[in-house]
Amino acid sequence: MEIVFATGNKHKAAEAEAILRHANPDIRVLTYGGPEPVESGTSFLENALIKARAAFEATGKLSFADDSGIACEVMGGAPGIFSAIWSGTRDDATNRNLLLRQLEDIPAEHRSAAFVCTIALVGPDEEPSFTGIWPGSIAMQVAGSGGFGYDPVFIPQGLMVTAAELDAEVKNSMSHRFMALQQMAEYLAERP
Ligand code: ITT
Repeated sequence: MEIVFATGNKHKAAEAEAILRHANPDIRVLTYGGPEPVESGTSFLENALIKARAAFEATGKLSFADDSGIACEVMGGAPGIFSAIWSGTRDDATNRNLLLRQLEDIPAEHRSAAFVCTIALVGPDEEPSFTGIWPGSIAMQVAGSGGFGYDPVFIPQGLMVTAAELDAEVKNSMSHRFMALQQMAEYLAERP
């Protein structure tokens, strides 16, 4: 089956393709990078729906979108839905350095955070959604060169390294995106 992934983020596209190929080799993912709709929603779900509906309207094919980000407990869940533009730019290094500066006086035991990924799937008469949450904490400094975005400052719960120090296959077997896409693959497998 073919499914359209509405994203302009090539890292997300590569991760989703690897995760879905593993979950169900019959799924073929086509990336839709058409005009980006304004993400005017106030939640991950609203923004994911805006992006997935735009792709479905443009392509007429079953489409999904991923709205994701990092939520820090001590900051009341920020950057959250604003993760991609937290510093006012879309530059990953600038965004994560700002986050590190904002947390510089916060000790390790109060740096809890979680990556959140909400996937919205849109077809002619269905709009299910799926959410994955990857708990962990914010490191004191950047480490690692893998992944993207906030991976170099995120230490997954139970590990001693950042997500950017994990092999891609390891990240893709435990991440927020893995958890959400796994649910979507199960939904697709059970769909008539
Ligand atoms: P699309 O909307 O086109 O898919 P985007 O990058 O603008 O791409 P979002 O609005 O969902 O996507 O913002 C997600 C941001 O959250 C992303 O740019 C990263 O800064 C961060 N993020 C999400 N998942 C991540 C991951 O697995 N590792 C590191 N950072 C991540």
